[in-house]
Amino acid sequence: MRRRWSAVLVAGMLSLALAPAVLAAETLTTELSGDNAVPPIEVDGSGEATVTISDDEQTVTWDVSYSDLTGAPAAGHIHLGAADANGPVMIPFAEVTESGTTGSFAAADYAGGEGLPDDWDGVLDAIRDGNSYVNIHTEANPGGEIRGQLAGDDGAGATTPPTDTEAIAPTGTGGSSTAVLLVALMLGALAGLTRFAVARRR
Ligand SMILES: [Cu+2]
Repeated sequence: MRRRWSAVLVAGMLSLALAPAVLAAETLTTELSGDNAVPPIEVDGSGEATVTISDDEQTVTWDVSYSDLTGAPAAGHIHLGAADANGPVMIPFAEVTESGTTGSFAAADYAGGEGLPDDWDGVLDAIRDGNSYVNIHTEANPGGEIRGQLAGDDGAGATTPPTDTEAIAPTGTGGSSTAVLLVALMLGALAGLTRFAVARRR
């Protein structure tokens, strides 16, 4: 009996140890506001964006939510550009609803364009280097009503560590890893409780 629970404990701990390796997707987050627009504009709207680069680096996924815009959003994009500059659209959001947008863009669909990186690696470099931003456009502010610079490792914005399973969940792998973690934790707790109960009965 004791041997069996030891095996469960070892399995649980192994799952915990392996989990970080599975969570290799990179996640970047940013807050959207009119203050971040170039030049800044005074609006009530705000939002937040989570952008994830998949494990295999072939997909960029976004999850953006916002509120209090001056009207329905007209479009949303990830643009190329430093925090103090405006630049061309690098990744278009397929659709924007009243409250947000989620979706993904595949490397195979990237065609480049004027002023844009030549290839997909260049796109990922720009995102990682803090040289891109999320922009939500409205009719009143066609140049962009709320904006947020995507973080770079150099601290150009806030970077969410890969261990943040909640932020990574949209990619799918994060969700299953979270499940593995939870199961491991529950098994561990169960094992501990059972041993405690057995010990008490003696
Ligand atoms: Cu745009």
